[in-house]
Amino acid sequence: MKKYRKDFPILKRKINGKRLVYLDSAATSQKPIQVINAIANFYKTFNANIHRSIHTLGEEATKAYEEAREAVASFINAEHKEEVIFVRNTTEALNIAAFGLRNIVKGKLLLTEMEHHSNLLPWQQLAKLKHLELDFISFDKDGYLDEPEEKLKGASVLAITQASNVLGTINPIKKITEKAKEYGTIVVVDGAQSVPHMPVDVQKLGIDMLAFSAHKMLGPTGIGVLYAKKELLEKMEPVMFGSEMIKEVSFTEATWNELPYKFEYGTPHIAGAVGFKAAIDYLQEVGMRNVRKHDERITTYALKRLKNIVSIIGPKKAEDRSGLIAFTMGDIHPHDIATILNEEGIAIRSGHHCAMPLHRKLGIQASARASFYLYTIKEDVDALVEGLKKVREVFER
Ligand code: C6P
Repeated sequence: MKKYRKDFPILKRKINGKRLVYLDSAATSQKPIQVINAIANFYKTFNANIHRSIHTLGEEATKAYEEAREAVASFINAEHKEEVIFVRNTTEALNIAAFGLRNIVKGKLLLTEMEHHSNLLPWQQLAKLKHLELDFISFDKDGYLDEPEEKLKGASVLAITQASNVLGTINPIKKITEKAKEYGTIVVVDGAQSVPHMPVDVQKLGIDMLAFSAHKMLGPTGIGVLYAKKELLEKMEPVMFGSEMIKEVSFTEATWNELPYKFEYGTPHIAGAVGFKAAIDYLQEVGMRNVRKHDERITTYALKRLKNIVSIIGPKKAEDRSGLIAFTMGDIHPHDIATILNEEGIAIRSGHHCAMPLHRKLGIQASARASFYLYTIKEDVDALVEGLKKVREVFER
């Protein structure tokens, strides 16, 4: 969506004398001037700690922080704003989800084979601590998840990504939560790659818990969200202790604050919350349906242009994928691909993308990945294609 590019100052940069072609939005998105200004304005005009001080600045900062919570709640259609817990990022949210459930989980924890390490390691650790079974839903050669029905039996939790950061696959969350309900399984969704890219309505999708990061959706780094249904949060235990997350404290005992503060500890990223709200305002102005439509359009174009040059990982159809394409080029190392592309001003990601078991299942060590967002244009994809032709030339010499 060309018209939004003017809002992103970084896109005017030159890298190695070439126009910056930023194709690494799945790692972190770029930030519009509206977000940058909102953060600067916080520090310039109402910087103070929150929920503590009676003075004007403290009250203004607290109000802005709580307005950000309301904006997030409405963005994902949470029923109550106390269901939105501010954390640092998706990784922290998933750790709090797992260990917050430590007195509720039993039997089996069910995951998928396409999880990012952030939605694998917390559950691995919890399984060890509580002596639980870990089981995995597999995926087929095209990157589609197998039917979960059989595996759901006996699973107290299903932790699943809505969109894979390597395969690009968008999983059918609504269908899965409906099945999970029949077995009484709590569904924890990793929304790191979905919430920034498509409308996500937690009530419509029947999601029990959802984790995502502001930095992948035009917002700043250092702030993210754990959403969970109120009745679940009430049963869960806090994971981090201290500061304002308490109601009553003695030398030997403590009781917990009301929601959401029971799960928020220490001085939070207040400027981050302010920037996050500006990002949500921006995305709502664009419209999440339009963001998704643009992703699909640019992915369709990229799939068509890339299919004869590289081996594409994941589903063939853009409608089943989020806006990213991971690929390999014979035995050319992905780091070499990324290095040569960087010389052309093109930023992609290479490596295991924090999904080592997934890569191993695909029979590879690493992949290269181009990822898109609302500011990506067809010319960026064209530049990538030309850059990849240069990669080929270098290795055929
Ligand atoms: N994936 C990528 O380049 P954090 O870093 O905590 O904000 O997000 C973690 C995370 C969790 N789940 C999924 C599906 C993700 O894609 C990520 C982040 C980045 O793919 C950095 S590894």
